[in-house]
Amino acid sequence: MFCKSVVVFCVYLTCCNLVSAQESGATFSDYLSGLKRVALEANISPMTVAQHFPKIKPFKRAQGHNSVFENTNLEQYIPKKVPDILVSTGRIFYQANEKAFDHIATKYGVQPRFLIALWGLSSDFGERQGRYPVLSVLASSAFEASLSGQVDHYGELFYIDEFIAALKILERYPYRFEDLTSSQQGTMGHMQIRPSQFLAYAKDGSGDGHIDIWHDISDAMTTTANMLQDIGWQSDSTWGRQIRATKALSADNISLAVQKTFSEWQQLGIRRFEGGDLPNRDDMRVSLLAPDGTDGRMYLIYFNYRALKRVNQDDKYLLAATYLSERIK
Ligand SMILES: [Ca+2]
Repeated sequence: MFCKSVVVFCVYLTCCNLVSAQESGATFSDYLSGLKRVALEANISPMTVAQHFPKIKPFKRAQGHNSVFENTNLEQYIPKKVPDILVSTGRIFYQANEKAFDHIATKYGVQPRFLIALWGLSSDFGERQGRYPVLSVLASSAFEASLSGQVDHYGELFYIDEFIAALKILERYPYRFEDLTSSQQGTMGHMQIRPSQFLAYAKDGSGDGHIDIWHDISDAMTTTANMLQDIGWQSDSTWGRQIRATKALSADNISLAVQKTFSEWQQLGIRRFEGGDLPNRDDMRVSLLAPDGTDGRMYLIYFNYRALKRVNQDDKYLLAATYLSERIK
C-alpha cells in the first residue's frame, strides 16, 4: 500500500519506475522538484531538465468530457462512438489515399481498415488530437495519482514512465517543448500514441527525413503499423467475430485467459451471430469476450484483438474500432 506519511519524495527507483510519496499538502511545485531528480536519475541530461522543466505547468483535466459514454452498454456505446459520418469519412479517406495505405499494409502486414479505424476513433481523423503540452499533462497526471495513492494501472508509475519517455523524445528528436502536444490523457498525434510507444516505434512514413505524428498521417500511421507488426499482427487474419450463445455459459469460460478451438466453442453452444456454425477449423485458439455479460454483445476474439489490447486496453473502445474496421472494408 502506498504510504503518504514519509518524507516528501522518498524515491524508490527500479528500471525507470519509481514510487514516490508525499506529505499531505505538498504542492505541484514540490512534486516537480521530485520529478526533476527522477529525470536526472533516469539519465535525462541536466541541460534538457533545465530547458524544459520551467515550462511545465499544472494541467487540470476537464471534467465530464466522456460523460456521454458513461454507464453505456455496447448496444448504446458503439452507435454513439461510431456514427455513420465516421464510417463515410473513413471510406473517403481510404479511397483518397488507397495507394499510400496499401503500401503501409504491404510493408508492415496490417490491413488498412484497422489503421483507418484506429485513426478515426482515436482522433476523429486528426481533428481531435488535443493540443496540451504533453509534459504538463503527464506531470500533472502523475501528481494527481500520487495524491490519490494510485500507483498501478494508469497510476503514478504509469504517468512517470511516460513523462520520462516524453523527455527522452525531446533529447533524441529536434522538437521544441510546445511541439509535443497531447490529449488530456497524454496520447499524441493522429493515432494518439503514448510517448513510450513513440520511442519504441516512431517511423518516418513520408520519407522526408522527419517524424511528425501530429501533422503527417503517413508518419503516424506507419508508426502504429510498425507497433502492430512488432507485436505480431497477423496479416492474413481478422480480429474476431460477434457470436451468440445457444446454451447457458459457465462464467469460467468468459476470460481472455481461456483459449479454445472453434470446435470446442461449437460444442459449448457458441454459433456465429447470424446463427450458423463456427468456422470448421481447429488451428486457432480463441477466447470469449463479453464486456456486458452474457446478456450483452459477445465475441470470439483472435490473436489480432490481443495485439490491439497492447495499443489500448479498453475493450469497449476496441470493439468500436473493430466495428468501424468492418464497416470500412
Ligand atoms: Ca515524415
